Amino acid sequence: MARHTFVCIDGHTCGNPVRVIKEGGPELIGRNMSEKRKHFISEYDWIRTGLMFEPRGHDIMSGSILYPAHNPENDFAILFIETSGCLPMCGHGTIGTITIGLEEGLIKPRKTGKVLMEAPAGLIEIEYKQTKDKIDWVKLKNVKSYLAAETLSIACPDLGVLTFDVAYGGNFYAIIDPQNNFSGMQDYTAGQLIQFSQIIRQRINEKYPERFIHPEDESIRDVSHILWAGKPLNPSSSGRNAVFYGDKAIDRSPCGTGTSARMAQLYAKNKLQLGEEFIHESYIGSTFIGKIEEVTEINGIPAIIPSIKGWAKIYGYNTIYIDEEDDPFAHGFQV
Ligand code: PYC
Repeated sequence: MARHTFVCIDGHTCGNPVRVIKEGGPELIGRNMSEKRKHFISEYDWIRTGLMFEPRGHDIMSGSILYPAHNPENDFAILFIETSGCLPMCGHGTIGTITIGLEEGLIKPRKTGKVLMEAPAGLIEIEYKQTKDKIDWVKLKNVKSYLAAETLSIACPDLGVLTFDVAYGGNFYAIIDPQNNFSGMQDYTAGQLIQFSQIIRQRINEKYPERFIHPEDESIRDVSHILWAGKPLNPSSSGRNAVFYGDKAIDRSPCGTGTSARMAQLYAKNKLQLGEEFIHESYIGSTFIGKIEEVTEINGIPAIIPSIKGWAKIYGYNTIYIDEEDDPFAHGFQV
């Protein structure tokens, strides 16, 4: 059959889109979500591009497909589908999927107020607060996050040489703090940050090949995201960021994995302590509340377990067709 139907529920987490595929996702082979993610990428990536890229999606679209848990003690498993690929972990995607999944009855937790979610990057413990049929907030305990490298440098067109750190929070982030050649993300347009990011991400991965590989899952590798730090809009917030991902996206949410990487970096530099709250603003000013929940290690590297708390809203139902016989743009396009 050439026409594939996907029943979707669309929402956003603090401004960044989340499209949950309720029906139409493929059956995948694998003992866990890391293996299933590989199967999806090799056989079904057209579903991601068809649903995330134009004309059915856009540069910032992101989504998820739900699967049964592999371990009967967990509630469900998730595949993240984004314009940037299938991320090992996505914070805003988790907050959005949990909100949509609970409000729409797709996720039925064993214990009220708690969900155990299997992500490709690892097991994620989630808490939520519900009032009547609405989810007020979702708090996720993310995977072990750590500072992977300090004080690296890269030449950036227009700005000059930039110094940056690399931290892992579910994806690898190059974190660029304000410095001589960069006054902070508040002084640049999203278009400028996208232009700089496209070039420096490529240069970083060329200059530091094989440098950023997760110690426990080598399919998670390379700098995929750039976090531009800056001055918060609200003086009581801890920081603000513009996170670049995919080819042309600046996260509208404060970015869950980016906030986790940021907290791991600050912890390693003794600028954030266990138990301390970290209020992170996004490019549009929406906030996540981060916290260092535990201090741990990964393969001997000091690490933290961060939590991220935020909210999401459903804005509609969407039945989408991908018709390979009739539509020349069935698998989407990017310009
Ligand atoms: O919230 O982790 C996140 C995320 C990754 C890419 C966009 N948002």
